[in-house]
Amino acid sequence: MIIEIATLFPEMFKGPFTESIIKRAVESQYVEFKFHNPRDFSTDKHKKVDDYPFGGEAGMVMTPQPLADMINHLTSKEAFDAIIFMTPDGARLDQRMVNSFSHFNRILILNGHYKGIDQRIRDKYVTHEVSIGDYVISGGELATAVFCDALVRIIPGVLGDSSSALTDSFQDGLLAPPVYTRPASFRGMSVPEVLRSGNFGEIDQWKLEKALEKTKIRRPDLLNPSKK
Ligand code: 6GU
Repeated sequence: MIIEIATLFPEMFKGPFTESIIKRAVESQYVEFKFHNPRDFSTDKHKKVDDYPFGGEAGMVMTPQPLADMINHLTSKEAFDAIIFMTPDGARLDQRMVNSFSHFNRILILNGHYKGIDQRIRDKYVTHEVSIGDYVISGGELATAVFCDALVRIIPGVLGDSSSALTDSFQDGLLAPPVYTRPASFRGMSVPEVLRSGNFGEIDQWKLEKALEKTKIRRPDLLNPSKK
């Protein structure tokens, strides 16, 4: 998968993309990231990329020219399966959406800053608008890092144990059951006997019961998807 990211702040991706799972996925060529800075496409003599909003609101808006020229430049060289704009007014990201995006080969993710990007860019070029939840953060970059992490970890082969992405919370529509490791007894607290029984039928049954119990209490909406 090739993920191209348009951002005024490429440095913001350094930490998240150069450690742990994503780092290994890049090294093993499961995923390739390419960065593009809209500022490099600005025809303004001061390389300006933002301006005051029409209609008088607080904050600045990213101007259409650098973004349009950047997108035209990129799409003239490669075909993208999706051009995604990260924005708090987008569709709220969930595991099902992550799974569906994971089938794409090449995507372009646009990051807005300030008050966002000129609506005409959204109308003309953007195919999907994604939010990572009902709260506001200061720009698209951290949301893009979250989205990319969620995408990369489910690429087959990326996680060492090939089944472990399937047992995550949400992957089967339930929250994950509790997990334990050694020692079997820690400061008077012991691991549930069934997990040490070696009876995998009973273990699976126990995990399902615990997952259902937790989901019922914390996220009953997941058990009634029609009401979401
Ligand atoms: Cl994608 N961007 C910003 N700025 N805030 C958000 C978001 C995105 N998703 C949730 N909050």
